[in-house]
Amino acid sequence: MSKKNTETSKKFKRYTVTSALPYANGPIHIGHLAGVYVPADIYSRYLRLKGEDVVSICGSDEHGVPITIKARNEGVTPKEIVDKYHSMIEKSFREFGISFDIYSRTSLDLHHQTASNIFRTLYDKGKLLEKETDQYYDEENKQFLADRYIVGVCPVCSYEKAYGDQCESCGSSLSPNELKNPRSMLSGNKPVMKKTRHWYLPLDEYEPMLRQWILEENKNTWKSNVYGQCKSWIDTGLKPRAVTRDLNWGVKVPIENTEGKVLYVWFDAPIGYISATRQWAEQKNVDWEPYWKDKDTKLVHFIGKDNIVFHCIIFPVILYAEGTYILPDNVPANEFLNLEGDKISTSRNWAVWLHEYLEEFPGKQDVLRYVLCASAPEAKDNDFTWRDFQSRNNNELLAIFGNFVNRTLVLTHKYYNGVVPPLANPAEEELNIKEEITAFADRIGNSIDNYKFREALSQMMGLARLGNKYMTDSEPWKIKKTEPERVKNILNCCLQICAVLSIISEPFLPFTAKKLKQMLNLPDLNWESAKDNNLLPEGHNINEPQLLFDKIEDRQVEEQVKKLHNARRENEEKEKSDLESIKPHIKFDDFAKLDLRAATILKAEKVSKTKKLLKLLVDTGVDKRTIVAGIAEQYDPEEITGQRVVVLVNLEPRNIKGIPSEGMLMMAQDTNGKLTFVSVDKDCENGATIA
Ligand code: B3M
Ligand code: ZN
Repeated sequence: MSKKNTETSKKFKRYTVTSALPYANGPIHIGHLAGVYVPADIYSRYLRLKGEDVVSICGSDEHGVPITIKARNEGVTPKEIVDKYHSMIEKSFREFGISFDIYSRTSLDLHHQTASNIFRTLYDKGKLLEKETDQYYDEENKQFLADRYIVGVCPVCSYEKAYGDQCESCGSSLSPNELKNPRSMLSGNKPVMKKTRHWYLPLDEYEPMLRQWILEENKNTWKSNVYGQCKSWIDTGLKPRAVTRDLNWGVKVPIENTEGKVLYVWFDAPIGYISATRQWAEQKNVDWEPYWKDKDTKLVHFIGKDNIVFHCIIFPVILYAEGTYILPDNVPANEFLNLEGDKISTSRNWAVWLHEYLEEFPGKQDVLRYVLCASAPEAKDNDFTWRDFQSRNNNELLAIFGNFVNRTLVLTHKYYNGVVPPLANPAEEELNIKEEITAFADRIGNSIDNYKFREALSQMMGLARLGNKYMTDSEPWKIKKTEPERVKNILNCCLQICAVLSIISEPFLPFTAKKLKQMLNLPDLNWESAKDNNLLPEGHNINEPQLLFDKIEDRQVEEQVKKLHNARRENEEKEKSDLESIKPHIKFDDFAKLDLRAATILKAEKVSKTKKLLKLLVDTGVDKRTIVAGIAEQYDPEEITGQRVVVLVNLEPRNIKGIPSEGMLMMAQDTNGKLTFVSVDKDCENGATIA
């Protein structure tokens, strides 16, 4: 085991395990499951089997601009959006066997109260900076542009559609003023600046604490992808970060005269873990505080890599500044899962949705859990393919795990009427088998303790492989008549392997483990029991076997791949349908009348008392002329001087707002209303004719 990622051996009294709160603006897909929820569930189930005091927390993240944008796009209220998706998400998690102790939601009063209290404590302790600054504002919609209301070019990786608070491509946390070429998501217009008052968390003041806590104390226990992102964040220089927004949907700022302002969603959402714990504790009639304030509690956040900065820097600073909370012991963030070689994309409908999978593959929750764990993007982005899904089911779960269990139970019924035969005078091979099976629990446990779930899964399957090979090599059906006593020993050993599998498979394959325990007529057993190589004593009655897995046919996966491509094509068509339809045919002579020339904008200025118009002085090569263009909401005059353009020079002059406009500037307008110059290469001379 490399020194890296070696969990400290400290014994904790309890565990608080949190899973990123999914935005209640859409269904869960396999990227969410592989990145966050399957590993978190494996970890929580394992801890419960160990008899630990563990609470697994999740819930819907119901504030923030993703919600209000979705509501606006669908012409409904944010409340209607979150109500719809909260129940859809909760149901799909439950049916998939993700065993949260509570799945809460941040629209609850309890959460508003919890988040407000923490904010107010920071405010009263003087931990927040209050500043009046210029913020981007959309004049057409009379709205400040926070977070996803504004998009632009990421200053770090140049991703074209970075949000005002975060770049989904490189994970950088941003502020709107850092975006290049910012655009309003509401109108497509270039926003203006307007003064507004906000409160800031002075992250820079906590640099020494973060360096000590993350870069020193957690150097060997945090995953390198997490450690690396935090280190570059801290080394780049931390800045005060706004923790309030000019929005109406969210937790109201608990300070007088702040109407129309709410807490930044990434201030309130992680506090959702705390309010969900409070809700759970009230239901269980236990004290919630030890789970968040006791140094003997191990706090672990399961998230995707785009949430690292919020869980490793911003939320810990909030808790540290508040002063009574513990900080996370680990944040084992996963990278991203791709799908059939392409990024999973909600907007392009390039995803496998959990609720659809549950409908189309009934009873196969464990197959998807298995495949998503086996191909989890633990250290780097990874790819899910339906072919891989099929082959892991058919060649691993069915052919090894299922086949071994089925042969063991069928033969036990056939030879011994379902009664466990005695182990008498075992040969060396049986003794070795009995010895080996006791080692799996610790091996798997160590991998899980170090958040190496793919490794742990492979080790669990190692026991099934061991059993399957032992059964195949010893061929008890061939020696039933000649070596009846040996057959009893072989089947006794195979049954013990099945019994251990029923325990060590439970974190990964809970539905299978339950079925296997029922077939073996075993009660619920703890993790320690998996070290016992005689869980099924002689004379124990087992129940009738049932198939644990069945074959997935080519046609089933081909249908899924076709469905994916159809969904993407439909989405592209839908986007195209928003495009202007093609105008009726014209005659060539009509086209020949147009005189289009390469040109350059020499000067630009706003047309007074208008929002949309710029007055341009354009060099057409033939002459210098004035053209009035309706591009002022998306382009500043100073930024387009020198721009190469294409001009229709023989359009009849028109008088626009008292200005003679001689010609038409060619612009492209996309489905979002974004305007782009039709241009020519810089070395194409002004006046060049365009046909
Ligand atoms: N709602 C999920 C995301 O960024 C975000 C996580 C909150 S965890 C407190 O996609
Ligand atoms: Zn970026």
